[in-house]
Amino acid sequence: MSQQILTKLAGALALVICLASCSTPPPPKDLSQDSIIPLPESLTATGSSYVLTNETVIYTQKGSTDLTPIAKYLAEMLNPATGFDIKWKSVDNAPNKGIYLALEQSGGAGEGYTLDIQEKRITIAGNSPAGVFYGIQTLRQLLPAAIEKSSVQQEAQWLVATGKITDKPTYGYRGAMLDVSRHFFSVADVKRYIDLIAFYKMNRLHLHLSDDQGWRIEIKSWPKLTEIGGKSEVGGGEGGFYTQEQYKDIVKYAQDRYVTIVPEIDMPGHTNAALSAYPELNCDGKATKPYTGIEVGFSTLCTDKEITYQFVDDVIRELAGLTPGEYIHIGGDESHVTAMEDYIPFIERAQQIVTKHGKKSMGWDEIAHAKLEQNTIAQWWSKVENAKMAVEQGAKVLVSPATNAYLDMQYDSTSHLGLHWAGYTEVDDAYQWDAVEIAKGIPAGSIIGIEAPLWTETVTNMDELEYLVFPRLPGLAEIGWTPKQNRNWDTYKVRLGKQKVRFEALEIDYYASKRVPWQ
Ligand code: TNX
Repeated sequence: MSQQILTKLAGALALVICLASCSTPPPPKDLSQDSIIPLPESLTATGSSYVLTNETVIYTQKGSTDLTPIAKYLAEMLNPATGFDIKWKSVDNAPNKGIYLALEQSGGAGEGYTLDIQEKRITIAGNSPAGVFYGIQTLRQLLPAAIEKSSVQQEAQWLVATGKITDKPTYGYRGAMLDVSRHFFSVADVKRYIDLIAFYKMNRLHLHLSDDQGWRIEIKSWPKLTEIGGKSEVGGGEGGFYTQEQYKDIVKYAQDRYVTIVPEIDMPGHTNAALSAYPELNCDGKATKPYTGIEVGFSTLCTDKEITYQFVDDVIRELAGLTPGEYIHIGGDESHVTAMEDYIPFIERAQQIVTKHGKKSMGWDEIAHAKLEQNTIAQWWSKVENAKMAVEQGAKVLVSPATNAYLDMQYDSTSHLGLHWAGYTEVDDAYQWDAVEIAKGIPAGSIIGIEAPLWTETVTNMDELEYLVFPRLPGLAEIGWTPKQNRNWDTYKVRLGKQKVRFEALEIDYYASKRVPWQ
């Protein structure tokens, strides 16, 4: 073909493309009608749309190397369902089209962001890379739900309503906990859980790595913990454990999604798996039998044997070496067969060991009976008096009351999974509370945030996990993110009802509570 013909063809093609897109303005969309959870601080709709196309480029501000992996993450989020091949590159100045990721000039450690959607350009400016990541999570919720699918979708147009969102979280600690001891969950399962919590802007995953029923993390200096202690679980299943390499992989995957892993080794109670692997940790020197039931409070490390502290030291040392996060959770709950005069010095020594290995301690609220170190966090789950005792010692509190924040509580008496020792927790009960209000007598300044634990006595796989976690988790995420005065069940339930299409696109097996107007 001659050069002339080629030029003519190119011109004609450009005209056709322009007729299709240049002349027809994108259909208007109303940002104020979109469902965003957690609810952003402020939102202004400008009544038009941005259209995502194969020509869209993700630009990152030059010099902000932290933004490159986020741009890649965004492209990998957008490409599968759209079938586009969206690329990313760094630029010196803000472009006039495409998606621009930047750090606010003021810069800072905060997790806030602004999301400015105009017809030609979307700008996500974070106070920090985490803020940019959260701006992206908001953008996901503004795109058609089909964006979440892993195969190419025939969506008419990938529109985003125009307008401006300014947003930041109330609490720095917005957590979920997963018990991988009662039933083991694979690395892939944990990664999916990380993706799901990060979608709702949660930033901590507390992994309950040991309990009576199973020990789930490889400890090289005490190999039988996993060789023996890892082989059981509730109901007699095969159990399992994470090798140190697998654990590091989980930590990295979480880090890439701005989630910090908080590992827990529960002690001195909830230790049957360790006691079954190493007879010397028992006061009578005899190994216990593996345990597959769901009772609590019957096991204890022998607190007056020196070998116990060697064990704790080795475990914490290895775990601290694998964990970049600042906290190691030492458990401390329900040690019913440890005398208080043994429990107190044990918790004090365990804290010292954590400090020695460069970390700070977290523990369930009972640890407040011991003398707490300056930086220790007490996790209030049961007795508010314990949380108060912690605060009187100058410690801070993580709020996760079993009555409202426990994802393993049944919704109602017809729930086929879960427990109900703390009562039933319908979707509205899980939403309608506030950390400061519920923690009576605890000053707001002593609260670092909230956490939603999922204990897995009755939960054996991801479908079951999702049934208990959804749709309560988005509400708990909103309690951690959105200030109390902006939260309201009547408007929240409408937003939640609109998330149905997203749950479906993400293949989440949610509980379709009758209290939510599903759309
Ligand atoms: C109490 S919550 C426990 C766990 C159980 C849970 C079941 C806490 C600190 N201890 O050992 O799994 O109840 O809901």
